[in-house]
Amino acid sequence: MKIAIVCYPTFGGSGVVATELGIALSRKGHQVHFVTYKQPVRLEALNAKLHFHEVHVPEYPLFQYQPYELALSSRLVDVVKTYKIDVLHVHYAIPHAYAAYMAKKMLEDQGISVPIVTTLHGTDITLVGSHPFYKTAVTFSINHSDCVTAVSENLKENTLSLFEINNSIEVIPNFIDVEKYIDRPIPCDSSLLIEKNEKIITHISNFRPLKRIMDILYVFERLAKELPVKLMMVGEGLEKKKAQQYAKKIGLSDKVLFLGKSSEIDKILCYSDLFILPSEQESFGLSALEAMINRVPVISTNIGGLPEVNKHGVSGFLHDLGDIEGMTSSSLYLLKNPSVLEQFKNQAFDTACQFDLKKIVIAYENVYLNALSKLPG
Ligand code: GMT
Repeated sequence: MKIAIVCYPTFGGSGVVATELGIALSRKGHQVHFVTYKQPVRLEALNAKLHFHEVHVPEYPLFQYQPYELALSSRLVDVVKTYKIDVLHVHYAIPHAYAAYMAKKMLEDQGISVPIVTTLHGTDITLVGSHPFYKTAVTFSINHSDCVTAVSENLKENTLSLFEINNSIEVIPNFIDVEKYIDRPIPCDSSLLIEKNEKIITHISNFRPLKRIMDILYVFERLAKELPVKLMMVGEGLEKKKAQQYAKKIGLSDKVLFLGKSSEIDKILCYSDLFILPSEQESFGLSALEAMINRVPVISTNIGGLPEVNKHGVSGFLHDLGDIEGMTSSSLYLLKNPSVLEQFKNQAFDTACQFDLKKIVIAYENVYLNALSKLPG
């Protein structure tokens, strides 16, 4: 099949999922075309099966806001016609599903039919999409997609309760390429960052307020009183400064390392002992899955889709939002008991293996076939 994928090209989970899916589809022989404003961060090499088409939005002084949707839908029409695309797969409803619908209608005018598959990722529904300013357009885009998928049962339920949906939604969870992690030589060299006997706690996110990174600092403060520990904070975002100031205030600046955005998260996770994700919203929690496949148990909230990924008492522990004492005692339980920690590391890996890319790619291929079968004629 020839598939055009629209996504955000950034470090965010939806962009990562779209990119990894596209790469996997190309390895199976499909021709994949990414259409977005920048080459996706995880799309390192292009080849005959893997293409990238940039969407240009020229600056024009009349516009206070540049019309990206317009440029994207025109580019989609162009890509579909030039490469004879079979399916448009858009990740993140806003504004991608809306732009894809416009492209579909423009193509219909020219006698070309192409189905739209929309994958919902979370914030497009829970945070932004349900805002009254966007809700009508998002509802329309979901209802007019040929097939809709959501990355967790929880996100599906949220979508159905927040919008008036008359389309079916299939749950296809996010995934990980398990093969990459089996028998891999461990490339860990942590000697520059870590002293012997230190336990490593890691967090990766975009440091938005909903990630509650201050809760990580509060847990870490308590852990540091009991054990030699270091905290790796990977990412960039709004809350970083506050977290840095707090680490300084409590005298732990040398123990809390802010590593910035990284495309080498496997290297960081491979020497981590614990991953903390205390989010107040998370439709899936891809970073938790990435930790688990690296044998890192997860301490997370029990919010959104997280219980579908992080299994309480198996791959880590789940706690109520803001339960600092609970997250601290679960962390101490794992970090102070080497045999228990080892058992949870193995269980985290085994749980992550259930989200193997191989199964998920087949599920998406079936969705594409289903979408194609809905075309008239
Ligand atoms: O979590 C973010 O801030 C980024 C956001 C995105 O749109 O990339 O992540 C969402 O999609 C990811 C991939 O499906 C999920 O793993 C995240 O849980 C989800 N974030 C939220 O629901 C807050």
